[in-house]
Amino acid sequence: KIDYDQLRKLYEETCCSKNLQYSYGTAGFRTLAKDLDTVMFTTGILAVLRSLKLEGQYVGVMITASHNPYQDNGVKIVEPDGSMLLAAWEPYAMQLANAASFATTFDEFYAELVKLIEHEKIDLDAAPHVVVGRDSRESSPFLLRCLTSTMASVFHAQVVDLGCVTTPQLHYVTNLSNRRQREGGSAQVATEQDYYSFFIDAFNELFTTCQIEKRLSVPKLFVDTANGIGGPQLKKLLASKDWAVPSDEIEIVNDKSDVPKLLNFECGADYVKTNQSLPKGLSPSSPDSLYCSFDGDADRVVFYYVDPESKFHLLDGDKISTLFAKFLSQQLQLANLTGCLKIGVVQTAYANGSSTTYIEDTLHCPVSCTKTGVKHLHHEAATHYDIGIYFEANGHGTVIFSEKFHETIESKLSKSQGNLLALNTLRCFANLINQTVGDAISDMLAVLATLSILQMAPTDWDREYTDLPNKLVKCIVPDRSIFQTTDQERKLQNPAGLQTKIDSVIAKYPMGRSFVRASGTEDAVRVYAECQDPTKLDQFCNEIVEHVK
Ligand code: NG1
Ligand code: ZN
Repeated sequence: KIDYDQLRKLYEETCCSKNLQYSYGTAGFRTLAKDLDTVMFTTGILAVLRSLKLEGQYVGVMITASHNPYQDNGVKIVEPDGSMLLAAWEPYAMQLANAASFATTFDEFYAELVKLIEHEKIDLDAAPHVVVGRDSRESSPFLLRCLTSTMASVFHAQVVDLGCVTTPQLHYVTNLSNRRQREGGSAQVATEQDYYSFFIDAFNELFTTCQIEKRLSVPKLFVDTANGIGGPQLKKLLASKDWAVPSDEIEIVNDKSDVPKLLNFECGADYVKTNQSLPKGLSPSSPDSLYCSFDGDADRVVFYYVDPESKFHLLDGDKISTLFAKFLSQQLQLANLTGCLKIGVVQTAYANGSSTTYIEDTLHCPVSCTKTGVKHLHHEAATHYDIGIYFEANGHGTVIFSEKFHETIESKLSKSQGNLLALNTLRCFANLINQTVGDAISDMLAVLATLSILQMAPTDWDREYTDLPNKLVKCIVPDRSIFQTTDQERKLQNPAGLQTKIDSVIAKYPMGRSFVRASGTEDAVRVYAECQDPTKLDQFCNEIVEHVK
């Protein structure tokens, strides 16, 4: 039932990159943009098949390489509910891409495709729906054409092209499109505009509920958008007539998304977190100002400020988690729901040890540790908590609220039972969060709201706990695949004996913690170390690195 000739023609026109091995990792496919035509072609087909498998629901596809340099690009598939592609389908993404890459004839590729369709028992007569979006990269329009070439012409898909959007906007619109389709009535597809309206309303409602003025608790917020897609999108939100915060309270810098080479260059969340310094384009202004940086596709955010002694203070993903945990625990307590709804924080091994101690000992909140990669954190948060707060230290994360949370709050509110202010605050806060995926814009609004409600300055936020001195380094090794881990990546199983050596180094440093794991996104091994004495940190980390090399 596939138009063989049409597919063959498009395959031969599109799939120019050959004999490259592709792998679908935590961030989808990601490599140099010039090597991605073939991958885009097969990923477009896979997205259509995924939609067909799910009764034609909208499946999302995002073209982005996040914080990577401008020469790179990538692609990932999003499930109808806005979550990442089902893990069981990741191997299919690789099989199709590598089949096209290594096939010597079209028929070899075609045979793989048919095998997959039969294996998954996909009904090609149904009508697939796909939502596509891209970040601001120069290579994206071409790659989008490779991606979508077969969707309508071979598979009769309805394709909704959102144009340039942030990654979380694509996730949000995919989820909303399916909700609308399910609810029938308005057959309209969701749009980027729905995103702005929804989050502005949530922000305004939270402030109204808490009866505070729609002013920020900081005199000014500077937003570094990494010269990526976050800049234009945030501007659209702030320009909306319903956005009530005075316009001079938020200033956007590094907003040249139309200059390709500037993307993520000496700016953005990754740069700031790695270098622990201000990005290009920002200089310390008034001491009370708060700063934040998005990454290139605006799914991560970190905050920071500069004290009167010109010292830089990072407020990273751990600090965002702890701020939300503090606020939401308080509200749960006020609403008298601590026994009924379970709140918890999910971290990875990269979370600073002080943050974990603070959450457990000061906030009395449970903490889970998972492997690196938001899909692991998301899963843990969804399965263990009614309010699951998860952030990677690098600023990627969100909060998810269970069905039970919504039912409990709604039921109490409808009966006017209990502390209505706290119940309403919880309800409004949940709306302000993009629960499908980490979202720099939504997380930024939620942080601003929380600081305003708690009347906290950046210094108050920072003072809740002090990070242990820490260091993260990259080690280039001949074969990173031999570094196999256990215990949520905190211990090495292989190479044999290496963990024992690492343990004996750790034992020499008070409050020392260190672990070694292979990166999932770069050809390198990462070494993390933290200890009490800042003057010993370099030595500590170097000793571990010497054992790894
Ligand atoms: P790898 O390269 O596997 O360490 C990095 C980040 C993750 C995550 C992914 C992107 C660190 C130490 N690692 O993973 O947190 O953001 O990229 O999916 O920041
Ligand atoms: Zn990103």
